Amino acid sequence: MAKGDPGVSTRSRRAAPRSRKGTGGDPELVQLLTPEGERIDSVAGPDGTVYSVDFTDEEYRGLYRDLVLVRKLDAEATALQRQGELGLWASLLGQEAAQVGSGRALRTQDMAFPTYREHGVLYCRGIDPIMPLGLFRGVDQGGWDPNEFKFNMYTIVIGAQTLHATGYAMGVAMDGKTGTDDGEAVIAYFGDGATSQGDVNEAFVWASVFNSPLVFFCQNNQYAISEPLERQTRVPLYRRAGGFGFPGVRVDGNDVLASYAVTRTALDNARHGQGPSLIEAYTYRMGAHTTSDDPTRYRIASEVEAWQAKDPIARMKAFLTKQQIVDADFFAEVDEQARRESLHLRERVLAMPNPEPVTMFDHVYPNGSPLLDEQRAKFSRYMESFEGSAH
Ligand SMILES: Cc1ncc(C[n+]2csc(CCOP(=O)(O)OP(=O)(O)O)c2C)c(N)n1
Ligand SMILES: [Mg+2]
Repeated sequence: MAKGDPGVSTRSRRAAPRSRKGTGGDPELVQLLTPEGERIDSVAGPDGTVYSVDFTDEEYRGLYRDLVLVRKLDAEATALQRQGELGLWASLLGQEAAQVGSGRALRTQDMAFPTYREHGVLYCRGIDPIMPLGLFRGVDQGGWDPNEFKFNMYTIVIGAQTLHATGYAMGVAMDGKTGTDDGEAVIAYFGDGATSQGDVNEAFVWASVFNSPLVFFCQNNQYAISEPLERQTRVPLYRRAGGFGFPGVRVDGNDVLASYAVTRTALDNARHGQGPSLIEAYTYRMGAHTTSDDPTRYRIASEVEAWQAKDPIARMKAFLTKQQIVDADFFAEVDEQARRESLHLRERVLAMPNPEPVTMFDHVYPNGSPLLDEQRAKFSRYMESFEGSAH
């Protein structure tokens, strides 16, 4: 889908949709597309906000394409790690809709602060998907320019980016860039486990009392490595927001339409000066935490199967088919594009040059430091000691 401006609106132009408050199974969950691919016209959130989307057929197809592409590229990265070509990979499998929905809801001027798993948001920001692979291959330190793409560097320190995002959002407000339709908003991504971090709770406090233009986007994928959600909270995570003084909403994170609608509304509220909000995207990490993890040691197969039935791509496919938004060749054509792009990704990863080891000192500080200069010189002498040797 092109980075355009498809609307969030009160009406859908698709046939016979229903309107309801919450959904049958879970009144707390904002959902616009059921796991069976049935479209719900509009749905009210916990504070009465009504969510809906009004996409053209082209835009619906674009969202489907995004979902398939990010899943395929992610699978290729996992395979590359398994073949020894990456040091590590943190897969987004299962979380495509939360990421594509929220990522496409961002406007060009909005700034995003990711964790280490937001490859789908990165894709939506227009960043070459090769970029994080350089990082995980250990041949560069990140690759993209956060200012150019309005997408910060990946952050491994759990929750730290919520503080960076809060400071950034406070700056946006101080610069007078909020309060209009073209105002700026900021989004911070983090996980369910991160909600237990002091940093995240401090970010909630600061964003709240400074009425910052910030959307806290928590992908609750049910696990923090092996720790299940019940080790993080006794209340649904979105309800934490109330205690900090801003709204919270739980969205079906496997529903790309609802993820889009809820994020777009929260961002628009933020850009208009209405302060922060918390979105809990309720989803599931279908794969391992990272390629270093073995989830079969702490969760049972039936749980994974139950979530398989809520797959974000399958429901979009069912919707496009039922509503005859696609012709016969569409799905094959998207699969073929995904195959081509993942092959291209693989070829480029294999061709990545190894950096000179001494360059690891280059970008630690913008202007260097005497201590670092000393370390670089020592390391260079050490490397030179191998010259002429077989090892
Ligand atoms: C401050 C800090 N503590 C611990 C870790 C180790 N660690 C890496 S990922 C992770 C779990 C994070 O879980 P969650 O926030 O749910 O995000 P998810 O990986 O599920 O997307 C932990 C504890 C870390 N990177 N940073
Ligand atoms: Mg998690």
